[in-house]
Amino acid sequence: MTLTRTTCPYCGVGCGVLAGADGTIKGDPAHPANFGRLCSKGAALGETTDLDGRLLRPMVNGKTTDWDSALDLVAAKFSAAIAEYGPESVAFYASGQLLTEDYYVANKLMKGFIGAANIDTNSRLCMASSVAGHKRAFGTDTVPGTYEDLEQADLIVLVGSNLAWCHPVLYQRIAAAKESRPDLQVVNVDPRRTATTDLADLHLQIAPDGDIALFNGLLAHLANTGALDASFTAAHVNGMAETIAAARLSDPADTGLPQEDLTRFFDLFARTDKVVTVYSQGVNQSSCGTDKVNAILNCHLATGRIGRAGCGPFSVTGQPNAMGGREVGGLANMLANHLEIENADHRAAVQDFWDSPTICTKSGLKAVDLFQACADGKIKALWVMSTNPAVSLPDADSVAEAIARVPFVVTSDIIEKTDTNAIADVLLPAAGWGEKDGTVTNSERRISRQRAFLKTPGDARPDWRIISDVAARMGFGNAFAYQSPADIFAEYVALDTALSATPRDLDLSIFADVDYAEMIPTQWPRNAHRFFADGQFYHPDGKARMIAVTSPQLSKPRFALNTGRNRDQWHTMTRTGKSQRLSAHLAEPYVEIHPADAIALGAGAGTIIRVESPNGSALLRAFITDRGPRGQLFAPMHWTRQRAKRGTINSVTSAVVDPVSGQPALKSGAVTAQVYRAAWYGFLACRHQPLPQTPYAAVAPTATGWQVELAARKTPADWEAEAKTLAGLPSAETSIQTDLASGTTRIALIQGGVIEALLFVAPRPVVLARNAIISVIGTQTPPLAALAGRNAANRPDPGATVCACFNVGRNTLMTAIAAGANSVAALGGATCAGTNCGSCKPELKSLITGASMPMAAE
Ligand SMILES: Nc1nc2c(c(=O)[nH]1)N[C@H]1C(S)=C(S)[C@@H](COP(=O)(O)OP(=O)(O)OC[C@H]3O[C@@H](n4cnc5c(=O)[nH]c(N)nc54)[C@H](O)[C@@H]3O)O[C@H]1N2
Ligand SMILES: Nc1nc2c(c(=O)[nH]1)N[C@H]1C(S)=C(S)[C@@H](COP(=O)(O)OP(=O)(O)OC[C@H]3O[C@@H](n4cnc5c(=O)[nH]c(N)nc54)[C@H](O)[C@@H]3O)O[C@H]1N2
Ligand code: SF4
Ligand SMILES: [Mo]
Repeated sequence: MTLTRTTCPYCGVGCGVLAGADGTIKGDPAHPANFGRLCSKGAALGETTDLDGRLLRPMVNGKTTDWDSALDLVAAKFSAAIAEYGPESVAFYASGQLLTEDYYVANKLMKGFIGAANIDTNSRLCMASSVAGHKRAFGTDTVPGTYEDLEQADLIVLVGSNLAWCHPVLYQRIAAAKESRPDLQVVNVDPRRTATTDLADLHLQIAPDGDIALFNGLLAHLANTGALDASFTAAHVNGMAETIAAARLSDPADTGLPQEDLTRFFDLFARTDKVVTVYSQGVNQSSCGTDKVNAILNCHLATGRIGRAGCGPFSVTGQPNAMGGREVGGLANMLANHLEIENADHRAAVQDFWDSPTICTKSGLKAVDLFQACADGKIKALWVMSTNPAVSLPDADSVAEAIARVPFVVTSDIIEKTDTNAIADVLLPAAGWGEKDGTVTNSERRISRQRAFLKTPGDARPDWRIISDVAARMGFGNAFAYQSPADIFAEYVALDTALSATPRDLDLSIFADVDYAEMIPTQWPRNAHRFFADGQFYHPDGKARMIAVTSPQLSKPRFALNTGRNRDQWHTMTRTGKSQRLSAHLAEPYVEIHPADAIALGAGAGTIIRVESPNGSALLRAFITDRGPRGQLFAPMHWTRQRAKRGTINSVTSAVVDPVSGQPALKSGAVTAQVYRAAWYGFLACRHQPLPQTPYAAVAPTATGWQVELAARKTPADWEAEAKTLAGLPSAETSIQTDLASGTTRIALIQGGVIEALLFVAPRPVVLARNAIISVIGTQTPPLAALAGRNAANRPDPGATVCACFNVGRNTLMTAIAAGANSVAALGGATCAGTNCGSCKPELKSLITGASMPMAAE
């Protein structure tokens, strides 16, 4: 089997992958991001490239059609809207998951040919605050860090970042560095204890949005104790005096941290020369996200902890090509190649290079405003590419309504049934990972190739080609006559060369003569170049700026809603949700709630909780845990209406944004919580994908088909009929057991002697060995035995999956721990858990230390 060198399509670590058409997936030992490692999502890539659920033909109003008809229609509708209402009446909403070539072409079409800047992307929800903070401090959007800095640092501060689950291979690199050099200190700043906290020497369980008070407190401490780098700041930094004065006004009490924690952290930072501060969504996704970023940058600038190995602020990007999107200028307030829309010289230079009829003159609508403009009827044609805004935007039900209100909506996706596709007029089938070619830039500015190793299925086409084909039909054929992604990359580099006289951080000259086919992972501007080593920044005077920031007025609602990610799911689950191994880790939409809050609400194990705001509500399984503080709820962002009818957490979140960056505050927001008084709870396992209409219904794939967790207020009159409806098996034979004393009913649906579905219902959350139930689906087990709902005596229930690679469950691990396996290595020896990708190691550790709480439904 020949293996193709490519790059993982998930997180911004950007791991190299060796992939084969037979499903082989291996970490690329030669890739400098991962040196052969992969996490659970990367390792399972082979399970998500099948054609199940794929969009394979263009569709117009629900009917398949050919490319020419679809493309003609899209071009005609966009052109007509522009002719009648002007260029600002159309919009693109793109994604950090597009390849650089796709992104470059989309941005060129909108800004240079349509002539508006209404192209924004899901990166607005992701790192817009970092972009804005970098620009304020450095005069440009530069991420100065490299992964090696993490290994060379003596102190790593992880702020609002669950690296163990979200950038697992970086986490593993840090864990390995700490093992070989135990003096390396790790501080984790997060209101919750997470899998990442296990690595930390100090966990600062900060009050939500207490970060500015924390870093202002640090800056004041550094100033008060003479720990600033006076010669560096005198030569290279402006704004120090007023920034320190503002910092001194911050109240340390706003951090919510005990004084001894603050003192320990401040002293650690002050006495450690090599400090890297890694930050992510706990910083960016806040109504004061940009100020948080600058509060962090201020501390690095004031102490000269920047521009040197093992030092510096490090905004780690989430999506595989968030960085590439920034480079090509894919946000509504950027031009291209790190040039500015507001700068007339930049505009003229880009227009000249593109030889374009027009060029946008002002920033376009940022994501939240863009969908508001859709709601207001100002957008007449919208094209959504490689993102699922009906799920991922705050106040997502309103966003879905807004999209539905746009007269003409096009989506490009690889999957047919998404919540956004459900409300679009035209669906364009995109080629997916493994089928297309291009480049991505990871968090450390390293550009790597994605290479095709699979045949493109059906009529799917790569995104760059779809966009170019529409551009040609809009009359711009000459400027979009690309034959391959290599052509586009060459043009992108040529634009950079043409603008080499314009001072910028972006410098692609290293790619000028690159052999695209053979290109190896390469960092811009030059491998091993260290940004800011010479103390030169990009403001006109060459200096950096410290920015005076003040801590916001913190409100204390009864319940604040924090949201984020699970280890084994990627965003709206369109790909990871196909893998039953990945789905086994956490199979339901849940809400973490503190035990004291659970008691106050009267919520016990397995209760469903209704989380609500004026925007909407969600029904989520209670996960009672003291990971987070009292008064804070945490829910994952992953569940869509396709997978859990009322499990989409963004139905509840609000569209509050950071005033500087426009990034939504997705980590806090007042909500109410109450117990959902279900009359019954159920568990259904079945062979074919069900479409339950029950209020609480969480669908997930299993080894033998599908499972659904159920709950509702109204008890059906006839359980037999209900079982048939739920499983979509109207004519199945049934075997029913009813236990009047406990109020439970168990139903087997059988066809041709084969167990097609099993439904278990009870007035309380169903406690059963789910693995045992799932294992008899599709077998000829006698109904009575199947309905027993337990494993055979010699096969204990493994419990909820912890290790996705070897499918090792919690019960198996607890048994091994009880038998004396008291280290991660010993558990690995006893059960294999953690010995492949290692993503579950932090959870293994917390099982050993007893820090872990079982899932409520177990
Ligand atoms: N498994 C997995 N990995 C992913 C993704 C995925 O979907 N699944 N998505 C990728 C993408 S696009 C992104 S952007 C990254 C995101 O990566 P992360 O930012 O690491 O992930 P999140 O879980 O969104 O949030 C991180 C943490 O911020 C904390 N937090 C909340 N409020 C505050 C606060 O006020 N202050 C501080 N200091 N912390 C706070 C939360 O408790 C949470 O633990 O992950 C990437 N990697
Ligand atoms: N509450 C809450 N909401 C959040 C967040 C949070 O922390 N909390 N995080 C936010 C962040 S940081 C992010 S990045 C967003 C992510 O949110 P989205 O971008 O909406 O989520 P994805 O599921 O990654 O959507 C990608 C879509 O592109 C499709 N796709 C995959 N490959 C291709 C391809 O090659 N071409 C095309 N055309 N389509 C493809 C997928 O099937 C999928 O439908 O969510 C944001 N929303
Ligand atoms: S850490 Fe995991 S998800 Fe991220 S790039 Fe590497 S293998 Fe992919
Ligand atoms: Mo993101």
